[in-house]
Amino acid sequence: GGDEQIGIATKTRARPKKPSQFKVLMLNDDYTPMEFVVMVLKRFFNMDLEQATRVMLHVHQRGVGVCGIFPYEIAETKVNQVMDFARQNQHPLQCTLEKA
Ligand code: NFA
Repeated sequence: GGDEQIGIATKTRARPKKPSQFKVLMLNDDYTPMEFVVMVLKRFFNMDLEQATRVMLHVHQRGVGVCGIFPYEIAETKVNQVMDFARQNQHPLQCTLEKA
């Protein structure tokens, strides 16, 4: 028959994409005590004292720093946990998300 088609393969198989990652950023302010920031980094980002102190000082000196990189839902949860904990303790500490 004359129905055969000469085909050029154009489709690629749909591949599961890896979930996009988000940085959790911490912002400096003039009022939140350094010890409180260190406590936050230990509690919510599982850092040891040395790591937490290094990240806190980086934020203090540079204005912003990365607490960690996570899938969206986890990053969002971390931001909310930090913001709630800071608010409960009446500190103005701010945390935000940025696509990695
Ligand atoms: N800049 C704050 C202070 O001098 C400490 C701080 C560090 C706050 C990192 C927020 C983030 N007490």
